[in-house]
Amino acid sequence: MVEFTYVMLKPDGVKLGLYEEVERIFAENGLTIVKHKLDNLNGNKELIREHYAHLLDKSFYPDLENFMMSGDIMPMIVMGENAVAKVRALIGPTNVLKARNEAPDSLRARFGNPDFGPANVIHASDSKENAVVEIKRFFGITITQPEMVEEGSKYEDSGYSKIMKARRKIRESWKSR
Ligand code: DAT
Ligand code: MG
Repeated sequence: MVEFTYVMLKPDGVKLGLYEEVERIFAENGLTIVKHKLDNLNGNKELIREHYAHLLDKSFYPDLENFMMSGDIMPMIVMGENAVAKVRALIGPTNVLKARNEAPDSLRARFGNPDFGPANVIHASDSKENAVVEIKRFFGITITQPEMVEEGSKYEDSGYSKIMKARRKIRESWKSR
């Protein structure tokens, strides 16, 4: 099933100039970066708190927050077959030492800093549902995962679904000419 996921170069990833390398690895794995931009979370603690809400009570949270404000970030929307799990595998485990041991070819293993937890160069959504939330958070747009517009799904009557159906009909009518 084709999916969208949210990916983000963190300040260390941007400083290392990893965009082209990420694009190359994604392309080799059938993944397309459909949108990307250079951005900055300077002073936007509220958004960082929202994004890392599950870690607010951790002792390392202040380091994580400061790190995310320490330079530019690069948010991306990525699309492809099984994109959520595929991207998570390509970036590797959260902990850079673990990544080096268990997934030495992963992006975090190759470019992350084993001496500073937050500096693992790249973020990726951990579920299709979170991808929708995170794309909305960083791009301000609501993307509907394609499976949500399959016939019989609870989203079938959404505006997006109607547009997709209309497009399919037009394509089919062209094919039958
Ligand atoms: P992931 O980024 O793999 O989804 P997460 O959501 O648990 O992992 O954590 C978000 C980020 O917080 C992670 O990329 C780096 C930082 N982090 C997580 N655990 C940490 C720890 N024990 N020490 C320092 N930073 C940590
Ligand atoms: Mg996470």
